[in-house]
Amino acid sequence: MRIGVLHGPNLNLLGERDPGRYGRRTLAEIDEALRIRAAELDAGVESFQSNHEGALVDHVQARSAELDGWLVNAAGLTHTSVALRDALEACGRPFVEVHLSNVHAREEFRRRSLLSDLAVGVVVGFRERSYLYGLEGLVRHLQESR
Ligand code: CA2
Repeated sequence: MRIGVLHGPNLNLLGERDPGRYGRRTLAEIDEALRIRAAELDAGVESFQSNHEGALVDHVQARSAELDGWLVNAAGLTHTSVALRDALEACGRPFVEVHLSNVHAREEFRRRSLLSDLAVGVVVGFRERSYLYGLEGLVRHLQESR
């Protein structure tokens, strides 16, 4: 089982700024924790971060054939990107949406996601552990749908 991890704009700054909101882990540390947990679940992960909407769309198009599902933190694009939504829908692979922060306890505009209704599930608010819970949920979903 192979899972693609998508990290959206500004998540490359993790660990450097705003630890109160997003935690102290760097993106590299989150990716390593995902790799370890995935191996325990008999799965593999490959991670990709970009600050560019089109690069994320290109990546979904390029990699989906080799993957069973996606773990997605689209960051700010969650709330705005029809293009990423369309790419994830078109790729035909299930995905889980994750957020480090509890987007429902922040500004009103963060409560709207253009991805959530297409997602298998959504995990928010557990900082870096959102990714790990999301991975577990996605792997379980893929195992059950085999
Ligand atoms: O809570 C999340 O995971 C978010 O996806 C993070 C996005 C935000 O726009 C979403 O509403 C919720 C922002 C990512 C920015 O990451 C930073 C990390 C460190 C310092 C500054 C920004």
